[in-house]
Amino acid sequence: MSFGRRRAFIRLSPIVFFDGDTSNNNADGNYGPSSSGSVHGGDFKGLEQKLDYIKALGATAIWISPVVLNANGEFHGYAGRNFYAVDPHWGTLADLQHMIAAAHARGLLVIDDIIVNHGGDLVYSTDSGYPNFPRTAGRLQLELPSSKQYASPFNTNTVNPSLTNLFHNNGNIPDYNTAQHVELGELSGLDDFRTESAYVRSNMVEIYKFWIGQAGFDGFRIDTVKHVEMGFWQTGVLWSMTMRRVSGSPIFSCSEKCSTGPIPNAVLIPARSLAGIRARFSGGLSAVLQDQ
Ligand SMILES: [Ca+2]
Ligand SMILES: [Ca+2]
Ligand SMILES: [Ca+2]
Repeated sequence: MSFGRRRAFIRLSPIVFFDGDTSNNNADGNYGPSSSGSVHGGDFKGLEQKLDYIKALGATAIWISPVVLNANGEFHGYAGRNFYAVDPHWGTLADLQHMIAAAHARGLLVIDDIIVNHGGDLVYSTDSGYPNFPRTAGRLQLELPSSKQYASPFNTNTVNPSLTNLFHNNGNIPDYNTAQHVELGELSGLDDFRTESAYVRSNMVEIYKFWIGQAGFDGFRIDTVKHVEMGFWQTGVLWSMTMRRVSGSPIFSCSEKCSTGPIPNAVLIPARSLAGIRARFSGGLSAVLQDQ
């Protein structure tokens, strides 16, 4: 299958869509169907049961939430701690594979929402001035809670003995109209990957090759593009070619464009315009979606 020129997307979060397996609901200890910040029980099995319904709506592609294991039981998927593991409240890798195969059998494509900008909120500092963005980057000493560590490849180890090898240590973004702050600061405390490092870049490629190869995703929607320093996206064309090689066919990718309204980056940071984002990928990007 390919994306061709016309596809009707449906963007949904399995978390609230349909609960096909109640045994996984409290896998993260955050089950609370009446709470807006908790897991509601929806999962891959439930989504699979509703594929005929989705197809009957006229959709030909499904864009689902990030599947990776989150740091602190987050329901939404955008706070990864283990980028090679399925968060158990969605189900298992086998459930995901089965759902995608069932979607393909119906002519539906499946898009994974992915993040390269940040992990969850595990890294912090007790230094004076944190979490304010420091005048001189790199001066804060970073710490992890003793009970929790990122899974490989973003754990501290002999290759990366310091958290500063893996993350920026600048504290929260103070000014959304300053590119340096937007790119190198923490978004609501979410740990900001040092995306300019060769280690982080190459591992992000390997991670998302894994998800195409193992799960069979047809493409990616790339989250928080504006928060990643620009050099990372200059590898975009290489990344796109790598994904095509792994998938054996053109892989669809689309990017989140910056918001308009309260964060007018399209005006103040021209490189983040629609054309700017497309240019970063040198034609390797299939589409750019604009959040409103
Ligand atoms: Ca469930
Ligand atoms: Ca943090
Ligand atoms: Ca960043």
